[in-house]
Amino acid sequence: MAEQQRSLPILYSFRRCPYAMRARLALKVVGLDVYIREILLKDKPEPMLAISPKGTVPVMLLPSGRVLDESRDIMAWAASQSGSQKLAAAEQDALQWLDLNDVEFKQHLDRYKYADRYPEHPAEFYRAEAEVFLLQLEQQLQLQQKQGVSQFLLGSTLTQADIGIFPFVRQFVMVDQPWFESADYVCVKRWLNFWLGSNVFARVMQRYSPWKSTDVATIF
Ligand SMILES: N[C@@H](CCC(=O)N[C@@H](CS)C(=O)NCC(=O)O)C(=O)O
Repeated sequence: MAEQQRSLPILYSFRRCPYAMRARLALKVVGLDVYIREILLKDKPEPMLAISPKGTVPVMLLPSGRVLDESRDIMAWAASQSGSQKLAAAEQDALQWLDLNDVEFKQHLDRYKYADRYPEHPAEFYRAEAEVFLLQLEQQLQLQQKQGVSQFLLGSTLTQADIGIFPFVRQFVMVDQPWFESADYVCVKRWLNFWLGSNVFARVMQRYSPWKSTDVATIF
């Protein structure tokens, strides 16, 4: 098993984590196999903490020994391996969208999701703050729609912005699905539903039992 483990990257992942989702999406869009190790956030495996003491997922250990412990680095690595047009290196606009998502939207999303932990304001306040980003997304997707593209945020091909952002929008929707259904985000809904209904999303949401060091390596 040790031999095998050196031949493919090892990915420490957590099924429901949107950062881990974007990493898994990038790997599967490009068609790369890794050994997957599903973790429990409350009981992180020692070998993962040994290579990335900050203790966040995803973490990927490459056969060379290099460690990638930021989801965006894993997406970029997958893109760099693609050699085809499946996933391009992120250009400035994709990086800016990812920044908006990771820095601003995520912060409001967390407060909306866990509004009881932030009693200064009601959930609707945090939702409205998060909607600033959602409205930007809607406007960008409207522009795309005019070009006849509804499934991609930028241009006519998949970018890291699509797979890097939709798992977070999914989380936003899940806080209050009926409210989102009644809201007027026509293009965001179409874009999100395209990705939620995709084969690649079904693939990356496959369930794995939490990894134990005695397990046989599982290829994802
Ligand atoms: N900047 C990191 C953030 C990753 C992150 O925060 N992941 C969460 C899970 S969604 C985590 O591992 N949190 C640590 C914990 O809950 O103990 C990345 O992009 O990979």
